[in-house]
Amino acid sequence: MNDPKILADRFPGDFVFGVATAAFQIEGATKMDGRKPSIWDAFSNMPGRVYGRHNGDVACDHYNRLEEDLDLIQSLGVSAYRFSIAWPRIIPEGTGPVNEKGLDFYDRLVDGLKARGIKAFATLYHWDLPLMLAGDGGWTARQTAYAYQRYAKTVIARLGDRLDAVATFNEPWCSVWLSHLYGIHAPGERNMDAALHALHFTNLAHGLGVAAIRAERPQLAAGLVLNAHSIHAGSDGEADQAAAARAFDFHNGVFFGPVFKGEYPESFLSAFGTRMPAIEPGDMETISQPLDWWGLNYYTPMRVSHDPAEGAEFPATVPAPPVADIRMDIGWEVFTPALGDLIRKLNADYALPACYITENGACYNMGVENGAVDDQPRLDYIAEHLGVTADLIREGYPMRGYFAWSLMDNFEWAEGYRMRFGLVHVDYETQLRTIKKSGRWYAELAGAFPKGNHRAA
Ligand code: IFM
Repeated sequence: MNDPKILADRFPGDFVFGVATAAFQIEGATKMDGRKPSIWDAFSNMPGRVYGRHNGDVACDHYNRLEEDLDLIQSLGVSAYRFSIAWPRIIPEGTGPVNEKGLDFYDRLVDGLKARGIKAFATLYHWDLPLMLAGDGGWTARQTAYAYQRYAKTVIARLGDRLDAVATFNEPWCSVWLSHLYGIHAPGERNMDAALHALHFTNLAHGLGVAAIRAERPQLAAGLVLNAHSIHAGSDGEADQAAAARAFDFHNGVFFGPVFKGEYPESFLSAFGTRMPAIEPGDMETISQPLDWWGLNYYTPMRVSHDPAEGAEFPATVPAPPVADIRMDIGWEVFTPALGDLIRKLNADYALPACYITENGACYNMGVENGAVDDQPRLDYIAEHLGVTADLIREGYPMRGYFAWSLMDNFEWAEGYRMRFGLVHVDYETQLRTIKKSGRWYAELAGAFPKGNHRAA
């Protein structure tokens, strides 16, 4: 069961196996070399926002342990590393002067990957908006999209020659809905009007970012990473089925529609069209420029039922109970078929380019015992989701790679450091890294690639 050699045989030889992280979650060194605060520095320093008032000041101290961590990545046998670049290191005030020392850090990171034969998959935005921009409205302000475009251009001008792929955004669902409507992530807003503005200006920034990448490096593979939701109706009843369709439009359609069809979903526009910010001529064309790839981050399904409350706001859903009784330590339902259902549905609804699973993994908090971490449930989770990925390849879907979330335990946003997703355990007192059982298993699998049986062109 879960023999890495048997699993390896189910993938084409050029399938990319990687590990992923994000800047704010691992780097620490928040005040070093000219970096200025992001909205997450401010948010995590406010009482009641992040578990235990944990913050990113030290995190995994990756900024100061770069070489050691690059060796760690290499020791996992992976052929690619997905990381994010911190805007507050590059243009610390969001607009204004560029900080060369910030660029130097990512230069060393990318060169270190190249020297080790590892592909560099960079994400330009993984939620750490420079705090100064919040003073002008943050993502609810149109000018933030233009500030982002300049930042994107700056990064690609410096690093683009050595990147293998770049994503404009990681999970805009989180930086839009979770941050401006549900209030869980920075800046902690609970306001539909703010969220609708953040939605359109984030989509616009994505498009402006693609334009900047194309202008600087036309050959660089540009993409977008979405945490599309695998939405399942709580029952076969008509009301719940309709609720699931609305939820699909609200959670997925508002990103996939503009990017891959050049339009917001009709149901969404009829609910909120009058409250959206002005969509200026050319916006939808900018947003819907062709991409070379897209990334899916998948962890757990979303189950919804119709919300019978009078006047319930679109999408008018309430959570439906889980079907599977397996839960991660963070409480998320483990339901593997949802990954396949999601890829099939998205490809049926949109003309999608090649796909990488840019994040998948599980939260289990077991610690080190006698120098080892036995995290069999994480190993099983990853193996089973890779099994589904292999099925999708067999069915003809253009799945090109898989990145385990995460390389190592790290700052899990509103959950602080108490929730662990790493293949590598981090002792936050000593910064000792210990490769878990899942990490050793993944190294055996990933180490088999690239291999001879390449995909037919
Ligand atoms: O840790 C996060 C990551 O930053 C984005 N995707 C989901 C992960 C687990 O919650």
